[in-house]
Amino acid sequence: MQKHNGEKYYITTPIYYPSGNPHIGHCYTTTACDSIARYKRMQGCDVMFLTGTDEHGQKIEQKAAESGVTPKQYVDEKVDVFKKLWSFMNISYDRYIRTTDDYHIESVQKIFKALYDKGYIYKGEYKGKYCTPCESFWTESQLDEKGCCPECHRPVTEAKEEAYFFKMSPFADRIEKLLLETDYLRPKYRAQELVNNFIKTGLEDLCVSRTSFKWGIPVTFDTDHVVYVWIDALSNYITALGYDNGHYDDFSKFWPADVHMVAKDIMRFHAIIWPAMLMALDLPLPKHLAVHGWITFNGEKMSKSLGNVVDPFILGERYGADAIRYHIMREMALGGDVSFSNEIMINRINTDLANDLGNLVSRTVAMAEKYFDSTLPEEKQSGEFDDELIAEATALSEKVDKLVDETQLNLALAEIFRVVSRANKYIDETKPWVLAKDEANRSRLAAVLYNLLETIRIVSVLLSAFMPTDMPKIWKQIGAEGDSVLYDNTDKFGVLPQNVTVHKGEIIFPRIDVNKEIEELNKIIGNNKPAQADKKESKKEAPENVALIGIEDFAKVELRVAKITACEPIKKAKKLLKLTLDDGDGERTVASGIAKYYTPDDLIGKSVILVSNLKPAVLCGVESNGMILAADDGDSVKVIFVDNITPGSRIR
Ligand code: ME8
Repeated sequence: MQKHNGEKYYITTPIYYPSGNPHIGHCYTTTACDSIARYKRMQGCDVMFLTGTDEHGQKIEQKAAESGVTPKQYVDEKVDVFKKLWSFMNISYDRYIRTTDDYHIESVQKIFKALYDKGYIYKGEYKGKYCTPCESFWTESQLDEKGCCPECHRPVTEAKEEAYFFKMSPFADRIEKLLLETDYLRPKYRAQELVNNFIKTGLEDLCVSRTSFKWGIPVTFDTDHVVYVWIDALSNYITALGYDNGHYDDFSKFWPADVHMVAKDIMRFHAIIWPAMLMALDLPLPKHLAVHGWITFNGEKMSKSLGNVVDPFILGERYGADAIRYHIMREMALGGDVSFSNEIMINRINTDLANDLGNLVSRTVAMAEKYFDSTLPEEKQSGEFDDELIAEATALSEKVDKLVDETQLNLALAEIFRVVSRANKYIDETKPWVLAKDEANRSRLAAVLYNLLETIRIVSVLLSAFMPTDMPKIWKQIGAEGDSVLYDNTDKFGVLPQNVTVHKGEIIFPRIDVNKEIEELNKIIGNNKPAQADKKESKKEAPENVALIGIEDFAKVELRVAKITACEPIKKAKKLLKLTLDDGDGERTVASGIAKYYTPDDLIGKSVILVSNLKPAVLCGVESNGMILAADDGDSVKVIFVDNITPGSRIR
């Protein structure tokens, strides 16, 4: 009996603007949703996974004109590229919506009319600022300090025209409650900032129609107007299910959505405008809005104009789509930004996939082949270390279930790889090559290899939602098939036949030569800058008044790399932030006096240096277990971030 027999599960990505080619940033949201959708299907849920393209608006109209084609021709061509990428990345969407689809247009027109008939949409005059790239209207007070768009910081234009408006104020209280009192928004710490910026200042009516361009959905009762692109776009989540159209009949089955996943740039639309629209339509609200940060490149939000190295087609061809999927999901925390670099990606592939997982599989299979001619004997003898490995492997699925439900995919992958490391440690502990020297140890050796194969089975089945192409290759090698690769058997040990036969095969994750590869990638983008700046050594004497210490004093301080997985302000202490750190062995909390210099967003997902053997102290009610290193830099305090080092690594 499956855990989630037929339970409905509806997950969506944003619908992307096909105004350029898709990049790694788009891949992140889509891959994350795909992995959740696959995981839920594996658990036995009846899943609807929706993605698509947002094809109307002035920006598309302009791009098409620049290319000398009609807007429809322009988007058709780009949509093809998006669909090719999703197929290349193994994205298993159930439905793809295009906002130029007739059924969507029909529903949006009906939704607009219904809101008008209910008195929530009225006609007025729009005067203000408009940001064309973001398709957003802004009031004077919302502009940034340079008078530009507060989101993309590009210049805005004056706009004045007759327009329809959507009354937002009737929903202000309910939206505030939704954000502050429910777990709709993830991560929750963003709720207060939204309430302060948009609700406490008075929820302004939203301009929802335009007359200055034509590429949009016409308002049926006033055809000079086209529907504002965000009203058009947000509606996709229900029109794709058949809301107010006869094309599909899935609305009552799948609505409300379980998760909308988006990046922080479009949080406001999904956290305020979308709930207001649904409230006005008397429809139930989605259960969760999961907001992730940006993938940045050289400190900037990755965008369409970047060079080829971040072209997911090129990266996928070189390392395999699964390796790219793994890397971006492992790096990205809910909330925080993450910086992308080819070097970090290649190192991640080498450490986690080639070394940890790949070696575990190839060593185990090679030993089964060498010592037992590929087929294990029935007789097994259990021994030291077995119980611990078995307990960790069988407890894994429950932990991963919870983290997937919370859309914390980086943490789910970290849990899975903790068990991979445990299995590698088990090899070191049990030393099969020593057991193999003595015939009397045959049944013990068989048990050790069997336990390893079982652990690999559990890990690879759970990972198959994230890396759907490569895991079946592992199953083949470890002789797992049929029921043994079902999710339902991931909390059980002893599922593979006792006389299982392994099949030695190709190396699934070949090691990449980092320096050679970076050189190649630099050639591809015509960028021959050296991959790493020369390291300069500096010899400095100890400043005056600072006592010199011996190496034995320094050795008392245990410094470790730790990754910040969560961060929130501490109510009682303005200067402190409460950090949750992954220190390689587990989670710990540290209070740090850096609130004046950093927001949680700046920190989540980053790795820092932790003094890990500091005695615990209680600071403003928070138990702090350690301290993170930071530098006094003039008037500011700067945390020392480290890149590309696994949490738990000792610093010496
Ligand atoms: O905003 N890092 O479409 P869009 C992480 N059509 N994620 C990124 C990213 C980056 N550097 N760049 C893009 C729109 N994304 C609207 C949405 S929904 C009703 C309408 C991802 O093509 C991320 O999910 O600009 C972000 O929310 C989305 O692409 C925006 O894509």
